Amino acid sequence: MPPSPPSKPKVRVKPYEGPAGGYGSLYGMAKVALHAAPPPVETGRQLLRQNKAEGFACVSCAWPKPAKPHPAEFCENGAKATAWDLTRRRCTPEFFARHTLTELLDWSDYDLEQAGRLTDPMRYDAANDRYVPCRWDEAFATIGAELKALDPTKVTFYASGRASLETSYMWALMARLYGSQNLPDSSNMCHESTSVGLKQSIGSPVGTVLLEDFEATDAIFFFGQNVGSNSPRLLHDLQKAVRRGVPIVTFNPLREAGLERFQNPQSFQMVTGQATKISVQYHQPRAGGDLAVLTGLCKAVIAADEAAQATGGLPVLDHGFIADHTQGFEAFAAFCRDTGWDEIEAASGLLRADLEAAAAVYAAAPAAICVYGMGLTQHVLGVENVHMVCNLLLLRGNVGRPGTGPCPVRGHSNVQGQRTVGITEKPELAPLDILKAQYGFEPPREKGWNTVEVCEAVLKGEAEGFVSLGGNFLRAVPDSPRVEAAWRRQRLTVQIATKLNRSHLVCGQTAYLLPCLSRIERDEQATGPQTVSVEDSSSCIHASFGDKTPAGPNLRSEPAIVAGIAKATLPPNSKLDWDAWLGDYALVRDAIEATYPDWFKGFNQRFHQPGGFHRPNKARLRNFSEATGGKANFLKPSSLSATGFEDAPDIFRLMTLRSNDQFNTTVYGYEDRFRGVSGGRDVLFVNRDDMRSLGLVEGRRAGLATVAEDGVERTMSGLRVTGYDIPRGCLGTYYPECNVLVPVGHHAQGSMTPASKSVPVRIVPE
Ligand SMILES: Nc1nc2c(c(=O)[nH]1)N[C@H]1C(S)=C(S)[C@@H](COP(=O)(O)OP(=O)(O)OC[C@H]3O[C@@H](n4cnc5c(=O)[nH]c(N)nc54)[C@H](O)[C@@H]3O)O[C@H]1N2
Ligand SMILES: Nc1nc2c(c(=O)[nH]1)N[C@H]1C(S)=C(S)[C@@H](COP(=O)(O)OP(=O)(O)OC[C@H]3O[C@@H](n4cnc5c(=O)[nH]c(N)nc54)[C@H](O)[C@@H]3O)O[C@H]1N2
Ligand SMILES: [Mo]
Repeated sequence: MPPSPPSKPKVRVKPYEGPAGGYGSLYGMAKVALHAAPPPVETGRQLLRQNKAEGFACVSCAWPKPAKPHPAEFCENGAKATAWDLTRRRCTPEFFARHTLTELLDWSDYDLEQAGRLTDPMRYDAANDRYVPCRWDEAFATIGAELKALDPTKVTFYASGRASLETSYMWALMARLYGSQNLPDSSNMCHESTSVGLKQSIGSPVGTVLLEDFEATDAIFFFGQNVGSNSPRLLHDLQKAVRRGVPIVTFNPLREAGLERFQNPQSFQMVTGQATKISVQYHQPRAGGDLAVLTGLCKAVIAADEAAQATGGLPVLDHGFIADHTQGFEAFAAFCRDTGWDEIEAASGLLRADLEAAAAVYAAAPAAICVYGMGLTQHVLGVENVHMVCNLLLLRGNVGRPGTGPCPVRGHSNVQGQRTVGITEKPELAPLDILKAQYGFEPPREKGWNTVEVCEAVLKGEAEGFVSLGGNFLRAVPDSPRVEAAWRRQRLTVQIATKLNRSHLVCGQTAYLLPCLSRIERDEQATGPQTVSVEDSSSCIHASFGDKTPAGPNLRSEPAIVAGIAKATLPPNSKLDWDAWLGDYALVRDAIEATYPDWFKGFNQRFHQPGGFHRPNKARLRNFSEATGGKANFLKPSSLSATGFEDAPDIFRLMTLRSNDQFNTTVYGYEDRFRGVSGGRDVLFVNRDDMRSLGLVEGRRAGLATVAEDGVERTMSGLRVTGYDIPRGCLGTYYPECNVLVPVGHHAQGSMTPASKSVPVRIVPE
């Protein structure tokens, strides 16, 4: 039985002393298994198939899958995601008959997730404020008729990053055939700063690091990525590196457990109780302080080189590489020299000596990798953060050699791949002329809406329709309550999903909720069970074959749903046979290969091989011809602070955080084990000195108010004041609840990634 009335969690806080991994992760998995109630034998069998050549690609994160996997190639998160997809709970038509949507709007994300897997296509019945079951053909026919009546340039086709390459290719093609380039995806809120910044610096919109580079590197630098919670399989690579003597240096305002210690739950460490110390240096800059941190590191490395030259020592910079492959070095070096250590210390919150110690590790390493995540990308100057990572790497030729490079850790399991096969609102990123020739149509050439622009269009009442391939748009976006309030003005909303979430409860005038198979499940089509493919964070493409019995007989695969909508919406096209594609996904892969011959050569032959195949990346071969100006670029930052706002004594930098017990807006439970929080999520992490000076008391409640000049009041109340090891002037609270505080206009320059890691707020004592 799904829970009703909604649960009322109560938060408790107790410092966490343990390592990442270890018994805690086994306990975390066991607890979820208990709640999700998946069939135990089947779950065990599926976990052993996870990330294997003949199995399925984990539905959780995008961390690369090794060619020679461990017998149990999964982590706490992957196990949770799998268990929740396999849950025996069902969100059936009877469930919707019992609850109006208004009633469900009072449920928490956690409670909605507990309702289980969606089983039947549903239509919104506005008169009764309920979803009612409908037939698939009826749903497709109505959606097609509605879409035909709308202005395609006002309809959005959002994707959340999980759907396969095959589905994503069909999705983007359908949108363009229809006339819409509004193809935002979750990466707009995530690594868009990477796609923009890396491209400008080194000509590649994706990282250059492969899994084997972790075996060849001599130093690893971590900026704003929480490996223990968000990509735990990477901990194995880090542990191996540490055992080889590779130093790991971390920059993170919070002391995240996974970057401190790791106990491998699949090893002898569980018996001995030992844990591996991960970071040799752990620095806690202010949120938004990385431009200053990286300027300091570069300054120290350049100074060391000058000192070496003066004394006849070995050069620290790779002068040959800089001369042959880069431009802008002199101006950048002058900027570093001219920026004073006092400015750097003030903006970073770190001491010169600490930055010099980190720079010394970098300067001594023949090969270095920089790993980073949302702590860099989700700032007003997030793109410049990415440039600065590249600047540091370029100084010592740390791009395009074994064991080197930028390593942005992507989120959703196929978020990078979706961009690869055409889900993008930027016309220059899609091969429009090839598509035109391949399918005989005139693709839209104007730039479409990204996520922030969709929100703006909805707020202005300009958006007419929204079709969603997974995700929880209304919960994930900035200014979520405002966007939600304006949402119903749209004429059509369609959600393709596995599980119920808040975005399904706010409907356009005509609305459908269409349940799909999970990647773990058997996808039976005319030619037999189908295999799909995904691209991981290292541009490696893998096959994924689901063999679990579907959660219900009435589910359809994502390609089937896309084809259903496409056929009902688009005129017949002699160059495109949706039914043939649906019957055999290999034909979709042939079509992908025809559109992207350089990347997907021999797609159908190669994607089954263990370890998959890599998309070629020119920057990996030191070919920077696609960077601005045809060379790798040293790019100066425009400020030492990435926040985009002026400091003031009462203005705090709010970081919006993920707990260990959530996957984005999916809240599996109320435990953030690594941060010692349990029982609830209404927590405000505050520096203890700030608490004293503001008279805040541990355990009491306080609110937050956003500082913005657009006249909109954004507040959040009832947060439990929690003294925490966080730099002064910085605060932390959980996403997605806090999206009420993030103004839609507060986003990265150049990428429009919402600046969710430095939101200007005031504390409102209660
Ligand atoms: N369990 C779990 N796994 C996930 C997800 C999930 O929600 N749950 N989400 C998936 C998705 S879509 C993504 S994009 C990734 C996200 O994974 P991450 O990139 O790790 O993102 P976050 O957890 O949002 O925050 C990253 C870290 O940045 C730090 N930070 C915040 N501000 C700053 C700053 O200004 N500078 C520095 N140096 N650090 C800062 C925070 O303390 C935090 O440790 O994870 C994926 N994997
Ligand atoms: N304040 C703040 N906001 C943020 C962030 C932040 O750090 N702070 N992070 C941002 C980031 S990095 C991201 S990626 C976005 C996430 O934004 P989204 O990707 O939109 O959100 P998710 O929570 O990942 O979506 C979960 C839903 O996807 C559906 N789903 C799950 N599996 C499948 C499947 O196989 N197929 C289909 N069709 N549907 C499926 C389920 O219905 C589930 O409820 O949020 C962003 N928003
Ligand atoms: Mo993400």
